[in-house]
Amino acid sequence: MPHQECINCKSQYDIDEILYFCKKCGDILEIKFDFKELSQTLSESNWKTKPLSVWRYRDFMPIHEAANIVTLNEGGTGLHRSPRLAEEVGLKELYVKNEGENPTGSFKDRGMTVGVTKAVELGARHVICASTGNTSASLAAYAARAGIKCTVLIPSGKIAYGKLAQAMIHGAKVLQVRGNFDQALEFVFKLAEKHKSIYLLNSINPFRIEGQKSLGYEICEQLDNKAPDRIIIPVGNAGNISAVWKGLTEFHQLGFIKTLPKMTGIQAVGSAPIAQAIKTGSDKIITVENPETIATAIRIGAPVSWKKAINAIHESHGTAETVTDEEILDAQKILARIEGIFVEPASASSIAGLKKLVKNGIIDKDERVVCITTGHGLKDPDTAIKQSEKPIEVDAEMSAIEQALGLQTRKVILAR
Ligand code: AN7
Repeated sequence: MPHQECINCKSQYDIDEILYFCKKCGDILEIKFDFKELSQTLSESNWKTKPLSVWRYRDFMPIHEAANIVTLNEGGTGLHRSPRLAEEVGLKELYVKNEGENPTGSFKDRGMTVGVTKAVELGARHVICASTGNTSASLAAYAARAGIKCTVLIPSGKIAYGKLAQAMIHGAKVLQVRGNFDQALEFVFKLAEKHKSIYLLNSINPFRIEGQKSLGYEICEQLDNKAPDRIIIPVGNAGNISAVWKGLTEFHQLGFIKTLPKMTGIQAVGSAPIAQAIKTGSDKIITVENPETIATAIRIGAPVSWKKAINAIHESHGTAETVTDEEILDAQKILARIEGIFVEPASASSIAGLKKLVKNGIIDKDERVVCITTGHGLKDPDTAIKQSEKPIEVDAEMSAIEQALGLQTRKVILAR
């Protein structure tokens, strides 16, 4: 079995010990495998015959019993070759890995299937998270699936309606905190610390990251066991970029891929502590007090996994970039209109970042690039409607309809 390990002082903890921060230095934790043992398990396993999904990688997951798995069939999302978008931005080979195809419409499901399974294994009856929306939607669904209680803390007024609807219909206790995401997360940390019966499932929970690392595995398998040259990914709390990088380095260490991609994180201008650190060459972030962006999912000023994200970007010789709300909305529209893929604004930041980095010559035209789009467009219908042409209201008459369509109207004279 793997163990939990502090990313800073390397203190080790048992896989079944419930803790979210290192007891010695307070830094965050990750799951570490014994690669000899894992290689051995894999060589005796039929994992390659299973369909593409998170649980294809069951051998790579720190779960004791298959019988405990709480699943809605997550992962196995499309890697869509996108030639029109490639031409638009000036690239030869571009793919969109569309995580909106997951059961609740975002990549969070990869983490929650493993995180909630772990909660069940640990005997937890009550799970909690703070969320800008997608985490709460996903946790609410998986808690319902497991038959356990769920509480979510969301910032008031600033979450997309689709996500709120999901958390509510799945029966979660929804608290709208008068404050932002970062403040809500602080309360969740304190609650989990004070009330040991509540299990915390924000991405600081390393079991969530284990599920999400499957995103990295899948991309390589979908490209015939090759890593792309670059992966571009929206960054908020920075769990996902860390998770994808973990998956990639594990596949590399196991010899399944020969090269590693440049990890490229995209943040919205108004909430970009990690991109700022990368741009200024700092290995620490300066948190943003009042983060702002139309991409509410990534409206996060104090990302908990910042250290893992900066490591991933440095180790992979990648980079980070910021994009404006206008660039995000433009990218969302372009992707929907020329590739048929409808994503929420936060997800479109990867496309906006791609466009900017190609234009600025940071990304070479010959690079094979994968953009990850993290959540479905229907999560936030309001934003989509606001930036599209309004429907044209017409009388229920043929001539009115033709006129609205700019078709020539003429009287049809029936020959006798
Ligand atoms: C669509 O739901 O943090 O960098 O509470 O919903 O792993 O945080 C959402 C994050 C990107 C950023 N795209 O991922 C939450 C939450 C979408 C998201 C991110 C989120 P991380």
